[in-house]
Amino acid sequence: MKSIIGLAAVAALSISSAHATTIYTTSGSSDLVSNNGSSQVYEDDGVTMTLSAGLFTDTPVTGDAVVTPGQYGARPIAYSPGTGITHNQNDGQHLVDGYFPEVAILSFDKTVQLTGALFTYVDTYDTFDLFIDSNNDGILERVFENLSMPNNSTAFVDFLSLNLVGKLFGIGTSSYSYNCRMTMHGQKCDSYSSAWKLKKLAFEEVPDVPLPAALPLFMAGLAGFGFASRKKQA
Ligand SMILES: [Ca+2]
Ligand SMILES: [Ca+2]
Repeated sequence: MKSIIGLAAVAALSISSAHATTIYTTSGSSDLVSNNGSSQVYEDDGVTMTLSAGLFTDTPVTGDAVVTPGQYGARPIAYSPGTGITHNQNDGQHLVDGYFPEVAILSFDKTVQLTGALFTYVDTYDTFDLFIDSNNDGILERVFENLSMPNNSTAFVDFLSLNLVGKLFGIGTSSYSYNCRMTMHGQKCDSYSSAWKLKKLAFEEVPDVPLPAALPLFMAGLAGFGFASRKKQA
């Protein structure tokens, strides 16, 4: 039991000692590796992040959200203040906006904890929705809706307490007044035509095998040791 506690302590230590990495999603970003028009590839600290775009349905009452990557040619566009999304179906603005609900799709090559995002072009009551592929089937699920952000033109939002761990995430927005279900700072509806650009993402690399999954392997290892030592005695 002592060893298991020790193992847990080591794992906790390695998570807390991981340093935060930031990727700037701007046209002049030094993290930008390539941009083929439908996706942008960024790299920093040995982690590669691919940013693409999609639209999503936003069903009233139930809150169901279905993301379709690349729908109507949805694509990210990097500007110097940040990345927006445009598409070919009557796009509201070249920001990430909710006229047709748009989502920036972030795909990492390693497991990370998304710890924050910097938004630009923010105005009063702008909100965002968070998506994550929680069961690793390649399809995003919406996990938070209408989260608020500071009412500054440049607004950083800390995600640390949301525990967003995975490889595939989405940050998007919708703009219908009936979507008043879940907010980070009290009840707010996104009836103010939410629209913003994404300027920076902060994340930390985390061990690929979560501790609960690693424990059975560790126990199997202990059992193996026991068997070996009994054999030696015999
Ligand atoms: Ca747009
Ligand atoms: Ca999924």
